[in-house]
Amino acid sequence: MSTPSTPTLGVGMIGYAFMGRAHSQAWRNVRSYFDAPATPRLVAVAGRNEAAARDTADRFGWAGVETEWRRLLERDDIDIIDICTPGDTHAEIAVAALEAGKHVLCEKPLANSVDEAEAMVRAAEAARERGVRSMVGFTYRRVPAIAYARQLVAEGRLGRILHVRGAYLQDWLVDPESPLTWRLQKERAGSGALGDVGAHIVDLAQFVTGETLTGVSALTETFVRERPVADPASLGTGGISATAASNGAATTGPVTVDDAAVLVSRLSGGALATFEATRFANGRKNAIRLEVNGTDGSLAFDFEDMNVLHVFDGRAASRDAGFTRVLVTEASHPYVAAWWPPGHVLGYEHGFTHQAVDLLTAIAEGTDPRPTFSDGLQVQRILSAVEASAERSGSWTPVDGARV
Ligand code: SOE
Repeated sequence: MSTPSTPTLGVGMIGYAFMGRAHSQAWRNVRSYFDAPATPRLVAVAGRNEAAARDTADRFGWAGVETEWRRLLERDDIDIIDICTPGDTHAEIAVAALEAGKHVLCEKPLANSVDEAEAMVRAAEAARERGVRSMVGFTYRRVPAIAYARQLVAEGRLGRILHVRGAYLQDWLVDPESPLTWRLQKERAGSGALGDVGAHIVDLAQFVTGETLTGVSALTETFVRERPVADPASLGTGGISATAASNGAATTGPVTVDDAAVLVSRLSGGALATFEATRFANGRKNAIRLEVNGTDGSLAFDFEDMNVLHVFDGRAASRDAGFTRVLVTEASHPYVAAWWPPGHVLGYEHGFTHQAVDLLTAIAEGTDPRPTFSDGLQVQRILSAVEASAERSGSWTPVDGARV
């Protein structure tokens, strides 16, 4: 608990839905398990729907509720702004928060466009001069098996990386009657499966290998182009009849984002890579798959069995060779020591707690938490290259600023 040597940092969170709840449990639990050098205080949650914001506040122990996010920036008892809103609001909120001297944690993808992401990086760099920190929430980096995979690659256990095979597979849109939500509107979400889940898988590939994507050849598809509007009030009027929207009448509206994206890529160290991002992989709920093959070995991960990393040592005698199923629950594995004895597995929410401890530690120690906004911008450039390539039927498109 808070002692004179562990300062308290007030948190103001904007957004209260799926991500807001995932972040809330992390802020609430982090000091119960980790000896972080700072203790978060859940000061207020902001959201336009006061009743919904209050429900999240009551369930997770936030002290207050605001209906206007800018109020959080005016408060002296708030040090960290946690952005859990749709992508169209990230840039405005993050830049204003950084200018107000607040540390910022921003959900992924960093922004809806490269221009917005660049503005956020400029604001982050200016704020950094004043000791203000910022971080983008690519949470899956903090799944212990993923963090362990990165350690193995950094130790040279795979040798030179030859292949990366990544996929992020969900199926929650395969039903054409599934309603139109903000995630299916380009002006709110920026892109579809590409930015929502594709951003994660390319970030993980880069995180694990320590290499960057230099270019892409990509195709995207929207399989269902019109969907029923369940709650017109929750959407902008983009493409939806204004009268129908204001009446709340049953209607349909256009899906303006991709449902799926596939890409071929090359990494800065020369490896060949393929990625798939989709919400139409019938039967796959949250399968985040990453396989890396190197000259000396291989790694394979699937989030649907997230406590396991499959490791192949290519230097072992061939009669013994085969993938080893490593249960990543030992105290010697990243983040695990703070939790349970070996074999007592972790879940989806733990990554958010790891994210919170890493951010609190960086703020308290005056270092830069990763992934930085610059890391987020680099992923944004990949997303933009994917869209540009797909518009030209998959033509090879370099990623701007890539390290080659
Ligand atoms: C929705 O598809 C989503 O919630 C993503 O936005 C998250 O980043 C991922 O963790 C789970 O799926």
